[in-house]
Amino acid sequence: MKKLLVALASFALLAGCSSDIPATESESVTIREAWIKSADTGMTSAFAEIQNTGDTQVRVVSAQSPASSMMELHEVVASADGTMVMKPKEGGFAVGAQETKVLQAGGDHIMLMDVTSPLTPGADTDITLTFEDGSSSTFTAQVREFAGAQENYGG
Ligand SMILES: [Cu+2]
Repeated sequence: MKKLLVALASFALLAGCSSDIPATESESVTIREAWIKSADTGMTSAFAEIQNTGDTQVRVVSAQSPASSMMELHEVVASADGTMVMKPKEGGFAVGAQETKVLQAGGDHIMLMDVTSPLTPGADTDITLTFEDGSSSTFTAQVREFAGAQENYGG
């Protein structure tokens, strides 16, 4: 009986520390400045700032949106002939503790591989990012006219 009481007491101590349980990755992240390059069909890119206010690294592993039947996480790299090409980023987007990752034209971005209906400037669409721990974060991205981000798809 005494052993059981000791066990219960230590369980209560552990339970008392519940506020120290790490937040999910999505709870550590704030997404801002989200926008999508306008497109009628085919591929287009989405950009945002992903701020990690937590004390551990988070990692974006996939993206979904009603605006595209398929999404990828891309990086832009120099190919053998020196031209810039984009391709799926191995392991997704890691964001260090207390760091902000900026997705921008010419760099890492969210790729809409197959736009399902025209994305016209001024419209909004939702994007959901899923993190390594399975948590996810949905945000609204505004569609903008943009002439850049014309990288070839090398994947
Ligand atoms: Cu891309």
